[in-house]
Amino acid sequence: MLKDLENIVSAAIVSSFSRKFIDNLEIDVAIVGAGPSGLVAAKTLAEGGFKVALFERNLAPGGGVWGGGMLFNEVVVQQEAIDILNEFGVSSKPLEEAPGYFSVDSVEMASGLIFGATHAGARLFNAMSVEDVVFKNDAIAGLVVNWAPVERARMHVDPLVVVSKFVVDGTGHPCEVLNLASRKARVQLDTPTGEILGERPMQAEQGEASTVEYTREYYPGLYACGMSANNVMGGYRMGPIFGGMLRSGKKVAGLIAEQLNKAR
Ligand code: 48F
Repeated sequence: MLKDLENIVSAAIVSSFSRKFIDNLEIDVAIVGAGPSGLVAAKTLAEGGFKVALFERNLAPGGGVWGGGMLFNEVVVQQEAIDILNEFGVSSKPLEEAPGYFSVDSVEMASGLIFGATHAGARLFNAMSVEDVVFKNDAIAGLVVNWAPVERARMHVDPLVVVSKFVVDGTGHPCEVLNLASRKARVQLDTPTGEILGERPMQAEQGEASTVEYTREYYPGLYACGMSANNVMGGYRMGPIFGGMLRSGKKVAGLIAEQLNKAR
């Protein structure tokens, strides 16, 4: 029995974290990046009864939501995605000057999405970077992870591995997992050239539509959502409007749930 409070705290943290991590070494869906699309996907899949974990490089999950537009901490969301915000309990205000559009406090949105995903049962590993993919039987079958501070300090420390039935690239603009698949696994992605086409400049309406349209599987076991899906197929950027990101998260969760349900 531990007597000192200092020891009780340390032991509780180490043992709880170890149990949580061991419990997530083999999962249904591994989502890379806890931005808005990844967080919506995680909540939806967790509510569907699937085992899902998010791996996020930053200490604070939430991706590009926190900063609003140019650090003005508000974002815009369209009517089509308000139901998703409501599911998370995030409030929105209709814009009088632009019917069908709503302003949302970016801090409430980021914190609401994080709480919604974790409360639904998705496990979130923050300050953890995905540095490689597991490539088995011509499919992407998991992630190679390491502590983000280890990555940043360029320490020579070997990573650990998480095995999953599906991997989702929710890494935003850099589409890092698709890059790893293309560059390191040297596979042809399901794009017109087999490679990442790369993001185009600002054109908000098209970018919003293509973010949802391009949310799909790009290699067996590997899906993309959010800005990553837009980038891989050469979509336009859209700035601080977030309906497409939220809807993309819903879409990728639905596509993967369909596959998992077939296998059940
Ligand atoms: O970029 P991000 O918010 O992803 P998203 O869901 O949303 C995009 C919007 O925020 C915004 C936009 C709308 O105008 O274009 O950019 O597509 O979040 C991506 C998260 O992935 C993490 C990164 O820290 C960020 O929080 N991430 C990126 N690469 C890795 C990673 C990696 N290799 N390992 C772990 N996390």
